[in-house]
Amino acid sequence: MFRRSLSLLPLLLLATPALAADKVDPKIKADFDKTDTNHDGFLTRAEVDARVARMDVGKAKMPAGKAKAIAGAWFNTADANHDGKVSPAEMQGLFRALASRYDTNHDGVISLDERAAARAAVLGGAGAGPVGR
Ligand SMILES: [Ca+2]
Ligand SMILES: [Ca+2]
Repeated sequence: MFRRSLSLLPLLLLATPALAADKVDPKIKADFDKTDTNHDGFLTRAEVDARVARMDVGKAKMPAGKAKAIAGAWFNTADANHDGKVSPAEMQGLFRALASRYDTNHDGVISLDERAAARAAVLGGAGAGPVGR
């Protein structure tokens, strides 16, 4: 199912970029717009880097090396058509894939426990151990 939607994505984007954007969940779009600081409708690696660097991890700021690793992993996964930028539809695709992965009891809701597990997986997986030292 995911694979199928990925193969359709470039066609949709080429034919009707506005329509594709309209189908994106408003919450995801709001998050997208916050990250799209130059408002060109796409996220670049630099914009994602900046967004992740602004995220708080508990009470502390994200260490720079870890932020870069997470942003890189996020970007490479989200950029489904590998054109070097992430569209709203690509971001929604990633969120849906993550949601179905982390919604472990499949009730359609990511509970706080499930969210915490997802967060731990992301933070632990993207750069276990010191980065860049
Ligand atoms: Ca942008
Ligand atoms: Ca892309």
